[in-house]
Amino acid sequence: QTGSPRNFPFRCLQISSFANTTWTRTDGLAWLWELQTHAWRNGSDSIHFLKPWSRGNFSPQQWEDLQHILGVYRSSFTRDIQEFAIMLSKVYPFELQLSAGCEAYPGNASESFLHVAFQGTHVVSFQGTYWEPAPDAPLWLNRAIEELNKDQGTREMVQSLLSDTCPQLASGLLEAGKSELEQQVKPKAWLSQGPSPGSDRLQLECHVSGFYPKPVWVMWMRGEQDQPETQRGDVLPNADDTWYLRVTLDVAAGEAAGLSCRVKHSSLGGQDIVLHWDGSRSS
Ligand code: J76
Repeated sequence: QTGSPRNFPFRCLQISSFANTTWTRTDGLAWLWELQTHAWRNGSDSIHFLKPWSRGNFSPQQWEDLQHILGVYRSSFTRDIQEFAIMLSKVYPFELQLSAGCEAYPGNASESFLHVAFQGTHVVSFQGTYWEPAPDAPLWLNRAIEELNKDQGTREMVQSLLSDTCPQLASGLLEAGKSELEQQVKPKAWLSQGPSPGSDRLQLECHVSGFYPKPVWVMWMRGEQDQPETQRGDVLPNADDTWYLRVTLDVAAGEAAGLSCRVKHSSLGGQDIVLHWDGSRSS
């Protein structure tokens, strides 16, 4: 996409595990679009920067202040939840997940969100200036939400983090990390033979790896003809912020010759990668 302005959401995730009345842990991580920018591990007092540009345009003092707020929050949150668990007779173990963040739009506009999941299901959001139950949240939550909404100081802090701190951080990160976000990395591709799906049948595998960004098109072809039986795996992350995909085709052993794997990716500028199955390698 050349020239067209686009938006990159900034997402902060919190994963809190409550194993029993005494064992808990909370980890945090932040992503700008597809790239992880920050990590905040359970025992650690400081937010870890994963990119050279993870400071964005925040001053060291602003990071200090933010780390302090989050440190207080983490211990208060853990204590609150343990109290809610008693009050609402919630049975251990359970998991809480928070997803909060923002996205800046052209002009000065931005949109923020904060959602909480209990045991993997969305139960609470922060909307405007209040905590609100999710549309079909269980009734027992209303007592917790009522309690949460009594703390005006916390509501004001959440509101300012979402409407001021988040967009400021996100736009600074976007500016500093733009070239990495918008980079194009070409895939490498190779073919192999998978486990035989049956007698006289072959599984042809086409591996595509090392590409960025994530959208990719890979198909087994016979000449110009797509093979609709092509099976596409999940796009999996490599450790270096690039992606991997495996695409397979089951064929009769005699029909493998003449097949090829075609890869289309934005980094290739229309020059698709085409690999031909070498009939002599198998059957
Ligand atoms: C998601 C980011 C939120 C950052 C907010 C930080 C504010 C904070 O740390 N509040 C705690 C301390 O509050 C005291 O001190 C403040 C100044 O530091 C203010 O003066 C405030 O008025 C004062 O009370 C406060 O203890 C909060 O309650 C911490 C936890 C907030 C929270 O997220 N709770 C929460 C959210 C969702 C609890 C439960 C759910 C879901 C229900 C799950 C049911 C089991």
